[in-house]
This record gives sequence, structure tokens and C-alpha cells, in this order.
Amino acid sequence: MGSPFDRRTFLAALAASAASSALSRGLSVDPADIAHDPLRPAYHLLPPHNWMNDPNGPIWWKGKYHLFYQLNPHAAVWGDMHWGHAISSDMVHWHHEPIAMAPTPGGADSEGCFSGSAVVYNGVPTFIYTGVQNAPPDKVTLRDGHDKLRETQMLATAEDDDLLHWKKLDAPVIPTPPPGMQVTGFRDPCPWKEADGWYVGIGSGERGKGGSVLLYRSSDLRRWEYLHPLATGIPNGMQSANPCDTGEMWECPDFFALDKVYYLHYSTENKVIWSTGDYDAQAHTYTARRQGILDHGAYYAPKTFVTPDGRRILWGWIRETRPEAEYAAAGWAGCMSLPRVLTVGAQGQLEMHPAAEVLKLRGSSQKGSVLTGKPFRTKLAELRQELYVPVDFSVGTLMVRLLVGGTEVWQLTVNVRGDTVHCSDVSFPLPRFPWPRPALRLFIDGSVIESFIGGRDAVTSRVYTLKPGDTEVEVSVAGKGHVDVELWPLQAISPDRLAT
Ligand code: DQQ
Repeated sequence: MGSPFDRRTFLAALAASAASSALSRGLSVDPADIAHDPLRPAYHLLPPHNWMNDPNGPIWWKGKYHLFYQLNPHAAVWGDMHWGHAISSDMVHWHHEPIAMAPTPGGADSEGCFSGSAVVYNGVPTFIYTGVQNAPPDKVTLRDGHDKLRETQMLATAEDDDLLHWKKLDAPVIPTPPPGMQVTGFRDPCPWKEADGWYVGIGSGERGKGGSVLLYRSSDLRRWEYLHPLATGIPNGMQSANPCDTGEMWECPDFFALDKVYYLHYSTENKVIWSTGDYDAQAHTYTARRQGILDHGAYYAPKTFVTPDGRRILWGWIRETRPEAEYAAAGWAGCMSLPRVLTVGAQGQLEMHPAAEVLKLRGSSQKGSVLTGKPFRTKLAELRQELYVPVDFSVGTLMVRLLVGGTEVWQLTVNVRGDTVHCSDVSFPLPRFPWPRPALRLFIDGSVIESFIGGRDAVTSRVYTLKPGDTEVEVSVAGKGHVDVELWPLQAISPDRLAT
């Protein structure tokens, strides 16, 4: 899997600390230490403690936003997947709710409730998700070098309007992959409705052939008929025990119409690939016309939903990049990206910017000017900031750096004329489309930096060496140019993040 899928490490950690009373309450680290950890994000959604990965089943229901997510309630490492739940009225401030779904002993999801989606069917919010269980070799669909599991697609229906209680159907609704296919995986259903019924895409692939999204159709979400692959990759010759590392398994697909074109994304090789193209609604075939990388950093397995005012919002998992022993010891791991609004430009290029709701976190801003040879540099009292740098194409190169004790620990360089971006150790081209939002916007939150470039490209970084009170931000230009800078302190969304 793209995530650290190390069940053995998780079980070993669990066994080693089984005697601890904190762990018996689902805590591996003292909550006070977690609350005061300066590296822990203060305005990105994360659980009170322990491990989070993919966003699951985002939905707006009865006046509230609900976000579910992959949660290990026992430790800050991947394992024993449950669905955590948080509710919000603005997609920024959250209230943690009890676990929405847990594995059922003896059931088809006994080893984990993997990722999935939420739809409303006959007036009832309904999850379609992947259950995993141990199974004889001929039934196993997931082999990643550690785990051997059978994946089936399962259904659960909401029992109350706060979406706190869910009733599972005992039997999987899609129990096996298509006959004759030796799949590299079979998970993460993304459903949608068309005039003639429901459709679902399932992340899959085949060894030596590449990843795919398998398309099924149903009239009632319960009985599904396999049609054909909605999209397939191409073999790239890479070899690994884990097909997610070679692009032979596509995780967490999402498919929908966006601004009159069709849009698909999937996650593989630690990246999220988006494409836009055409969908033939008679033949149910998709032809990608343009594609790219959704975020060039520590970002994976995103999922979208539509707000009541019609915005397509993307949530993504911001993963850890430090060693597992460090995040396990910290007692928390992973957080959700800020809500991003997706649109498509005139040439089919993906555009993306943080939802306007995020602006409500801003305090009073500090403004500055940058000239060639005269950078803007200021100390950050807190590691919770938004930096806004409007850009025009007369500027040569723009550089944003973070320094601790005067030493650079992170930098973003946008070579506007040369069409390239460097972000610490990541580089990527900046295609010459007009920028829908001609600015850089950076969100610093503990160890997370989410950067938006021109309203189109994004790169999410993790930096574990930032220190509150001893971190400076610097903006400079090379070549001819002058830019203005605005910096806002952002409020934390709760005093300690333990309840909200
Ligand atoms: N995470 C889930 C899977 C998915 C993967 C398991 C992607 O359903 O394929 O935690 O991060």
C-alpha cells in the first residue's frame, strides 16, 4: 500500500506496551504531551491521538459537514483500521465523534474497515467501503510483502441523522474481483449516480499490466454487475513486492464531472495522479486528455465531495515523512489537508485553492515589501501562519525560506520565467498556463507546510525541525522584481486539539 502498511510492527508495539494503562484506554502517549507538541498541527484536522490516514466518506448531511477517516485507535502507527468521525459546520472547526465503524469479529471486515465513500440512497446516508479479512490463498487479493488479505466491498447505512451509528450489511455486496483477473488489489470504492443507475469504480490493477479502476453498475447499491475497466495504466517494468510501489495498483480512485469535463484521480507510487477528459455516457468509457500530479509532497489518498453551494472539495491525507519510531513515540501521526476547492481551467488543467472558510482563522496581518537584494524577513511567534505573495510574470525567481537559529530548514523557489519549482528536495515543472490565482499561498502549521502555487500546483512538506519563537520566514526575489507580502497568524481551532 502507499501507506506504511506495517501490521507486524504495529502488533509488536501493541504487545510491548500491553501492560500500560494509558494504552488500555487507547492512548500510547500522555495526552498532555500530545497537546503541547509544537510539531502537531493546530488548525488541520487530526484525531485527538493515534494514527490517521485516508479521508473516507465526506458528506454534507442535515446542515453539517461530516468527515470520516482511516483511524488506528490503538497506536500512532498504521493498523487495525477503523473509521474515525468528525463533524463541522464550516469545514475548519471540528468536533471529534465516537468511532463510526469498527471491524466486526468473524465478519468480512474482521481485519479492517478500509477506505470508501458515502452516498445518499433512498434518503439514507450509505457507506460503501472495503472490508479486509484473512482468507485461503485463492481468495486473497491484497499481497504487499507483509499482508495477505481478502478484500470485498461492503455496505453500511446510517441509523441517525448525526451519522453516529451505522448498520452493516453482513454479506459483501461485491464479494470477488471480476472472474479471471489476478488483481493486485481490489479496494476503495467510489460510487456515483447516472440516469440509468449507480456506478462504482474500484481501485485495482494487474502485475505486469499496470493499475486500473474497475467499473461496476447497480440499481440498488446491493447487486452489482461488472462492466469493464474505466481506466488502466501501462506497464513500467518496475519490480516490488508491493504493487502500490510500482504503479500496478491504483488506490482510492475518485471520478466525477467537474466544470463540464470529467475528472479522475487515483493514488499510486506515493503520488496522486489527476486527469481530465471525456466520458461517453452510453458506453461508460473514459478517455483522459490531460494529466498531472495533484500535490508534489507528502499528500496521498484524497477524496472529494460537493458542498451545498456546489463546490467540489478535496480532502487529502498529509502523511508523516519521519521514521515510524518517531511518530509512534509522538503519539499522533497524520492529519487532513485543508479543504481545497477543485476547478478545471480552459485547457483541462486542474486548478485548486483553499476554501474561503479557512480565511476565518486569520488574525491581524503584517505586510512587507520585497525588492531585489532586500528580502522580507520576520520571526514567527507561533508555527501557525499564512503567507500570501502576489506574483506577476515580470518577477524572475521568488524564494521563500524558513530558518531556525539562522539556518535554512526549508525553501520554496519558484522560477516564474524558467517554469520550474523547487521545494527543498522536490522539483517539478511549472507549465506555462495562465495562473488562475497569481500568488503563492503558504500555510504553516506545526510540522506541516501546505503551499499553493498560482492556484494550480500544490506541494505539501513536513519539517520536523521548526521551533516556535525561533523560526524566521524570509521572502526574496532574484532578477528584476518587486513583490508585496502579507503574513497572518492563524488561530488554532481548539486549545489542545483533544476534543476538536
Ligand atoms: N489506505 C487504506 C486503503 C487504501 C490505502 C487502508 C491508501 O483502503 O488503499 O488504510 O492509503
